[in-house]
Amino acid sequence: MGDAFNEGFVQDGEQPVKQVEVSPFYMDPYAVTNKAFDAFIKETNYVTETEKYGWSFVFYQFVDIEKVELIAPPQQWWLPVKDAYWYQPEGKGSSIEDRMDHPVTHVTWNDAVAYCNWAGKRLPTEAEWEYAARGGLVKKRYAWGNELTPNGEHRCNIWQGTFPTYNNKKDGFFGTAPVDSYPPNEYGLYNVSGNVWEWCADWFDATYDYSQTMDPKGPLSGQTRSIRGGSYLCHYSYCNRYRVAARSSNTPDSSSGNLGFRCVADV
Ligand SMILES: [Cu+2]
Repeated sequence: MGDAFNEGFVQDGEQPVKQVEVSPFYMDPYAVTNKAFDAFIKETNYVTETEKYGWSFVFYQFVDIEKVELIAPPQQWWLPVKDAYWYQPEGKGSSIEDRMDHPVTHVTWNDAVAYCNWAGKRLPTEAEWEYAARGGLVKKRYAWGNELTPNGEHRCNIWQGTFPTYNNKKDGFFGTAPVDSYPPNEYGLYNVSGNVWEWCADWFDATYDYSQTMDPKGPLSGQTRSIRGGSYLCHYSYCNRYRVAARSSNTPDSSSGNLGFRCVADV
């Protein structure tokens, strides 16, 4: 685990590089899709936390600011849009109809755990996530090697162009992409980098506790939960967290249009 290139943000705690062991586990090849989340909702009538709060964060270029209702002032490029939920990611009038194979978004950590419980799975620990995302490659920068675009080929859905004003979509996508876009890593896992951030089980600590070397589960408590993988908004000019060692976090009741999850299971 960890950043072997000294390229991360010091405050993220990606260093030092350390060897940890994880017990065998299964990981879904894809992030949970809108289609899969829809099946969960239809069967359980679960109401997401985001719907209870009544709003979520949407990237400003995805909405007409004249037509959506904001519940508070924008925060940088994030608009707190009223009624932005998993099934209408840009607020009232939007839909996921043509995005059923895209990752579900606008789900909190608690929502993700509720889905996992229903599916008989769980969220990965950070150690499991990084082990899986690396696909057997040791001390590499990305899930596929050290080059961002080997032979000019795009391998993940991140920001292309000038963030946050102009996305030239050279990787094929502006917002989310179908979960099976791009070639998978060596373990057959798709889009571990980019597309959407993925909730992990661990509490987050800026200093990763490496004292546990067997099945590390992170701190016993905390304020925020770990997220991994980066999203379609990542760009090297301000956030290079599509690197496979990169870490970030969010409060468990947070949601946004670039944050989803994938499941693992014990074997
Ligand atoms: Cu980023």
